[in-house]
Amino acid sequence: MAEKIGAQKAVSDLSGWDVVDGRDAIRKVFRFADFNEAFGFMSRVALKADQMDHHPEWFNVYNKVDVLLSTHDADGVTTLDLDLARFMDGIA
Ligand code: HBI
Repeated sequence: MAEKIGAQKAVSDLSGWDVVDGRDAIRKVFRFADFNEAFGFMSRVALKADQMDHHPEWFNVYNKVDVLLSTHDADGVTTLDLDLARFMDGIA
């Protein structure tokens, strides 16, 4: 099991991510030029997430991808969420 670090610590190590109210989770809204770019981002993240066996909760409308990260098995934010958030920031 990955180390549980909590949302507050995670957002302090990241940029543009916020703590979610009422749940140990982090959130960021990514905005792209259009749907093609947004879905390209989601496709790359999906492949990475499946490799990691660690999956985002997300919602897409056109050029916007609203992402929530938390580790369900740990009921909170772990180093897996930090790693996946950094991957997303790196390709966005
Ligand atoms: N994704 N975000 C997240 N959190 C989990 O705990 C998790 C996951 N993807 C797969 C997964 N756990 C597996 O280990 C099984 O629990 C399905």
